[in-house]
Amino acid sequence: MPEPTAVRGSTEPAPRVEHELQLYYWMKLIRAFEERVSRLHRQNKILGGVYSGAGQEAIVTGICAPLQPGDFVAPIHRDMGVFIMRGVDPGRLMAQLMGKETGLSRGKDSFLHGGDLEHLVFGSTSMLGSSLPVAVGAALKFKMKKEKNVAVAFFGEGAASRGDVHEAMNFAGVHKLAVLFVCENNRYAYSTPLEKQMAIEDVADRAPAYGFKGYVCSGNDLLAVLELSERVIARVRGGEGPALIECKTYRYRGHSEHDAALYRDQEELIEWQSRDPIPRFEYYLEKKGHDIKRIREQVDERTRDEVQKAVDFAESSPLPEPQEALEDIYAPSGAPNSSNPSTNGTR
Ligand SMILES: Cc1ncc(C[n+]2csc(CCOP(=O)(O)OP(=O)(O)O)c2C)c(N)n1
Repeated sequence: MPEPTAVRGSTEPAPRVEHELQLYYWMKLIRAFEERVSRLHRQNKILGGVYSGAGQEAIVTGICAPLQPGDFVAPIHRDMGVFIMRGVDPGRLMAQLMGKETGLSRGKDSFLHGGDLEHLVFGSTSMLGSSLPVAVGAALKFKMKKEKNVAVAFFGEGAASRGDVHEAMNFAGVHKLAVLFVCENNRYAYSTPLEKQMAIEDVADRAPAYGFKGYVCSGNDLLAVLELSERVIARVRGGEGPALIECKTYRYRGHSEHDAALYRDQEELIEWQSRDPIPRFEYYLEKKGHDIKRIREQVDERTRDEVQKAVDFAESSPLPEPQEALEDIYAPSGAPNSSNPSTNGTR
């Protein structure tokens, strides 16, 4: 299957992000972190499912790089990289994956539902697509409070077939909210291939029906994702209303670690691996005159150390005490948003 054109729906040149080596480092860190998590899962050290995003790093990196601290992000189950990009400490993220007391939810959950509102990362819920209306709600708050922030909602092409997604986009379009919808189209929703999922090729084609623009880009090409995200996010932030970016990509591993993905063709996998976003960006860096061999060695060492530090922190952290199970269920008394008086004082 041919790779889609790098970018469709845009003709203007975009400003270049300067910190190319930082972008490279992020993609490598996300890959190293996820690969380690897959290995730890086989060692039975991870709590709950692991949904690897290996192969899709250019999307989370390219979309999150231009974001600002007050922006709100709703990732999906495959987006461990979003947490890393938003500044969540990898050690706390690893502790979350291991169900430890030092994790984001203090050992109450696996990765799947763990968010970090300190970094404005909303934890996914199990219902596919249900975090999109939440991101739209965050964007509504930005509008009401006249805040110049953007909400970003990631979703898969499988989730795109759910009602929540349509309701969220419709509401966002009607109220011209500052929300960016990002579809990570990896061609499979668990074992369901794209053509059994939807009758059109591009999810982005739906955007005009809600009154905003849809763009398509290669999700395996960091520069293509950035070219769009920088410009589109600036417009969304500037008050032009929502937008949708669809990134065409492929997941290397099964839907989750227990899935051998026997429903797909090896040839197809190999074809997509030949478009891996990391060597592709290395090629770019090399052509720009960087000593890529040296940079790769340095970055590999740095990411290895960082991931090992995260694992050591998580492994040496305690599991939560049983009596903590009912803590942090309600907002504490006096919390700015605790409007329900019946929850005040209960912990
Ligand atoms: C409403 C709903 N239906 C089914 C599921 C089970 N399920 C979890 S993930 C998944 C596949 C999701 O595919 P997609 O949205 O394309 O994202 P991807 O996993 O490919 O990144 C399915 C079917 C679910 N969690 N929620």
